[in-house]
Amino acid sequence: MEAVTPREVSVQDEAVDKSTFKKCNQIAFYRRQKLLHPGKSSYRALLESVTLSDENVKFQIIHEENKVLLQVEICEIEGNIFRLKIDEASPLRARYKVRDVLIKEPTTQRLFISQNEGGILVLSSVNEDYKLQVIANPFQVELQSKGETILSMNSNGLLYFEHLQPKPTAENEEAASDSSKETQEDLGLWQEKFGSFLDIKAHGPSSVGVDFSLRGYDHVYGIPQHTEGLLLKNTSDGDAYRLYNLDIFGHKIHDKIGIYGSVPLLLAHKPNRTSGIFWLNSSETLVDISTKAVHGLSGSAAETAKQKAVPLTDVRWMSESGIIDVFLLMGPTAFDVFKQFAQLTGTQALPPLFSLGYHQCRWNYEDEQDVKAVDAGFDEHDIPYDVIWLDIEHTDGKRYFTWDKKKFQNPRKMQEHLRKKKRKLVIIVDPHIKVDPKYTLYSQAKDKGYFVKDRNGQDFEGICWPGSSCYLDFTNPEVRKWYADQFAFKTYKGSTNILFVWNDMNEPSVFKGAELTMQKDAVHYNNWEHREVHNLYGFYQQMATAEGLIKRSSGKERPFVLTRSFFAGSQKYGAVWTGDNTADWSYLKISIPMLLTNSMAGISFCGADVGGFIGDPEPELLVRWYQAGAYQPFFRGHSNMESKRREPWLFGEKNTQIIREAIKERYVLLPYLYTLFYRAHTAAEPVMRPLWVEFPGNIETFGVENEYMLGKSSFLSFDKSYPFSYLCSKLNFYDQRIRTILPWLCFLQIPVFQRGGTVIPLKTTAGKSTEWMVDTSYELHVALDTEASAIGELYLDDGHSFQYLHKKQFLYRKFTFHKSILSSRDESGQYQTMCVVERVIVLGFGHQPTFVTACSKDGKEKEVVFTYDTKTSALTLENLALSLAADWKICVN
Ligand code: NBV
Repeated sequence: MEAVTPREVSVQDEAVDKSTFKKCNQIAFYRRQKLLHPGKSSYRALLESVTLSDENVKFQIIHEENKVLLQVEICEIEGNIFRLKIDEASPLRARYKVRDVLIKEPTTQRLFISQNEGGILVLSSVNEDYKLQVIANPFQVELQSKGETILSMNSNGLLYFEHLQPKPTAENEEAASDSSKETQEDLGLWQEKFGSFLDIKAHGPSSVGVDFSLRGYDHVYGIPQHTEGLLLKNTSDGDAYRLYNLDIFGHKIHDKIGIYGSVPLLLAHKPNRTSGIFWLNSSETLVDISTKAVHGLSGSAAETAKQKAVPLTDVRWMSESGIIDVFLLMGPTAFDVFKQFAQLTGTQALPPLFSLGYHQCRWNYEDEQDVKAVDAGFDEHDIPYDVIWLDIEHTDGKRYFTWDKKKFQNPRKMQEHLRKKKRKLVIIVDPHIKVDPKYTLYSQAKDKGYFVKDRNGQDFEGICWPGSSCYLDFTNPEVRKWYADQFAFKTYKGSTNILFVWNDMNEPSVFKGAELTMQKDAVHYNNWEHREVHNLYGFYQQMATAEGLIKRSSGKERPFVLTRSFFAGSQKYGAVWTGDNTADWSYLKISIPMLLTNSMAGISFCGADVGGFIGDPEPELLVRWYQAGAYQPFFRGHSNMESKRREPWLFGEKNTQIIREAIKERYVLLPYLYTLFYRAHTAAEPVMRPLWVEFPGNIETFGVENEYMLGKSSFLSFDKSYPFSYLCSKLNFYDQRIRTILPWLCFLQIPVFQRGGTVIPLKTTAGKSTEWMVDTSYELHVALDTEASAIGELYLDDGHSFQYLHKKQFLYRKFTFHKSILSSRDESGQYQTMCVVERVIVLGFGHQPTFVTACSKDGKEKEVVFTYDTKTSALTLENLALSLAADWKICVN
């Protein structure tokens, strides 16, 4: 089969109707689980079987009807995390347990048994802050913090565990009556049909699930990725949230179907308390949410009547396979939950600085001339950018790691050209490999047995861009190592160290496959079926790619890898984008809650295609999208092959001017953004965060999704409205753009405010790319709070190596404004820089100063030139030339 052309695909895509993808009721394990209704659980805990060790508490539970025993394991992990595992006590064969997602085996703390009688087992944490109460009959677990129940498991009796069984013999099957055969088929136990696809379940049904009730919570978030709002909605009268990585071209918005990536982490918030549930399962997973108000959860009827209604959110997790392995993240703050999740799955990789600049992408930049022309266009129009991207057409017939020799005759030379311009190149590398014995990558992988197999043991073949393709089995560590080696400069001809990578189609996307992905009965390394690892496929490809980029630099350089598909922990390997969005206002709007959700799930480095991938944005939409993208973590303009060209200068001078301003604003903001990424990397603080995370006690903020915070200091509003009166009354907020801009631009900008009490470090001006700005001076924006104080910080390193980690080569400065003195002091690390702080603007300064002095550490004092604007109360200090790396003070008198 020859390469598939984009046109063929778009014809195919137009034909992609709803019937290509399953509705929940077309998923057999969901139907089976739904036969179990809330009520009394059939499971009973055998508390006499309890064993206690330093690591955990174990006991068995029995299903009253089928008498199958399950093994329950509970442990406390340091830092307010509890882990509950349920597996079969003696399974017919081992069940799949997710590997490689947890960064290490978590350090456990000993639990104490404080009671085991009367059918109740009480486990206490070391510091006695938490108690786990296991009720034997029906089996239920309650987690309490200082006497208050936070959540309970199986209180609705929805624990569901299909134990592995021998395949029914032919005689048994024959013995079954026709009608029960039909039911069998309906239940999809040993095989499941969807359209023309047949999924044969070699190991039979193996679905697992359980419910959690979150007491007092009626705001829940997380479980990306869906084209949904910030707050998770009730699913009682519709589809459940689906976590199944799929490539849905032209996906609709406000849909609970899974797109591209999955992170099975849910956050629940109530005033001043946040909790999380991390469901570690990589098979297809569905999540039902139901929020209600309940009266009196305990006590007598009279007491109950008196009690106020308390909100309660039920969350039911249902997975097709694997075991139950769930982490309860007890917060108590949202930032604690982020840390707890990072403790398990890792933090955001620190991006190379260039990757925080602007990226220019298109399917496709045609050839070397095109690349050079676009690159030159940015300079001609005085628009900064860091990276130009090449999509699938740059390859020789969609054979990744190769070049189309006609269009890219001298890729190295092209990269040298970009290098001189201090810019980078990103190329696409998809996971499907063209079936072509002359293609070395294919023949090597074939010989080594590195492809995923079909159920008959042959290499799984599907159709993708190159035509017939095989799919590398990234779940195999040996394949990952071999794949990583493909990025070596010697092996990947025409690559240089300014070339970075984009992993697309890694759900994996299989044209004409069931739901356009791989058959669940395909077989991976160690004989695991694809159904077990589906949601991990993209995670593993990005892991191998990132390792490859690190390896090619002998461990010296930070990689940049963008992936479309992802799972919990993908943050360790690079960036994620939201896939094929549409050039429509509604997609710009939904990009905000989608990115906020990814960010809360650990993936700070995320973005949406600026302008919208599919279609052609009207100029105002494009301009607005640039303005929004400039304040989002990953900032890339991208467009489909069939969309009109949309380089920023193609929409008339006025629009070019606004886009230029937006991109420049981004470049000026980079010191702040890079510092936020350092915080994400070291302290798991999301770069982009919903308002409620910053204002956890204010219920009005809990559902806000058209406004958000970038770090602690920047507040963005997409509502043309001003921050809540609440926020204004408690804190000062200032217009963040105090630099001069053309007046007619003002009303066209997205309002950005700086929160009182913060210091934001900026560059004084934007350059052609991040590398052009290394020596550019800094500017500090000090926004005073109601006490006339402010604090802030700045992180700086070489922007590309691991020296920050291995040699502590970085600067971490703390800025404090207190009692009219602004001081800069060293927090940790060391890094040589000639950069200076040139200007300081103090916002909300109450009076016209008489004089201002700056003194350096060695006691030298100099007078500072200042201007004070009585109208805006802004005090500007100019020509400071204070070393960025040294301690100093500015006294305003
Ligand atoms: O490689 C082509 C595109 C890419 O531009 C886009 O960003 C991806 O999301 N890719 C999908 C495959 C084709 C989509 C029709």
